[in-house]
Amino acid sequence: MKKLDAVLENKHLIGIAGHVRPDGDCVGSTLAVYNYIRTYYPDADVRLYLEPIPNIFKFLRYSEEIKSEYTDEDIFDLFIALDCGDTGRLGNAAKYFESAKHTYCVDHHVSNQAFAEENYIFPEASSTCELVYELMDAQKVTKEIAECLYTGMVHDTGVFQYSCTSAKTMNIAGILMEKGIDFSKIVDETFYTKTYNQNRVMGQALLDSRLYLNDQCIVSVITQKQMKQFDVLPKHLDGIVNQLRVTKDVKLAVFIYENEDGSFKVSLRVNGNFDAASLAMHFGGGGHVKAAGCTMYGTQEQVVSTLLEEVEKRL
Ligand SMILES: [Mn+2]
Repeated sequence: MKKLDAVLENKHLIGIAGHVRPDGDCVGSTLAVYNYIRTYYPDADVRLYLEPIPNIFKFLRYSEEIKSEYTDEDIFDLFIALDCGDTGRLGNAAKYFESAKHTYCVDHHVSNQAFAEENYIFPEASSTCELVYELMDAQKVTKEIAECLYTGMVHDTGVFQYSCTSAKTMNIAGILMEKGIDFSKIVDETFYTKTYNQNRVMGQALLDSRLYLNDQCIVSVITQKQMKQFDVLPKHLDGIVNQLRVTKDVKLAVFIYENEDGSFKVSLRVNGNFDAASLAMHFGGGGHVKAAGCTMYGTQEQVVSTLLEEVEKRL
């Protein structure tokens, strides 16, 4: 597998993108690579495309240079897809990936079919940021790059707690800490801090949650109407499914919210041995064994009952 420097060699126009609805690992990994290129390849024309990112990540260097419009018509010498299981997850940036002369993918989703020319895919890795670190020249990881990578690792491991966290994850995190980053501030301000409205909508979701299948499965739904009532957007609902998961004796936590088009975004989190990725893939989604997601169609009641039928077969 080619390291990042080998892939970047002799490439002038370079594009980077992550998945739709960017999370911490997506923002962290893409900005880490962007910072690396901006710092060490000053002659390259590099562009990072992401949907608007949550405000909590805007302290990361060069976040203000992220492009959220897809009006460029250039053919990229190299296009790098990060934290994406398939080209569909690139959203509007997929066209750049598809027309690029060379493509590179770094990811840790089990559903990833190695869709690029060069692939670095390890489903057992905690985060794409962990993989990006391995591909960089360790000597060239600046404090600003370390902040990006640490943020992504914190988010995809639930602050080094989920089972995807390995000794290697902790070793890399330790190296990043030595770069002088304010690690406790990153954890507190990007992971734990919630706005008043976010806490209130989480409270509603917990109140409305129901247990199914002999109390092995917990489900909660937030509708568009409720999101308007609490003045929140989908990106403000992060963390709800993790709170559902810590319900005692629950095997599978399901958090569902209604999209603007009336479809439903389903997030799955697992305790113990249940394969959330294969359940999500059954409904056209993807993810990891213990954390996955998909989009489902129908009424709220239909979505919940269709999902529970499939869960029952697999429990
Ligand atoms: Mn990730």
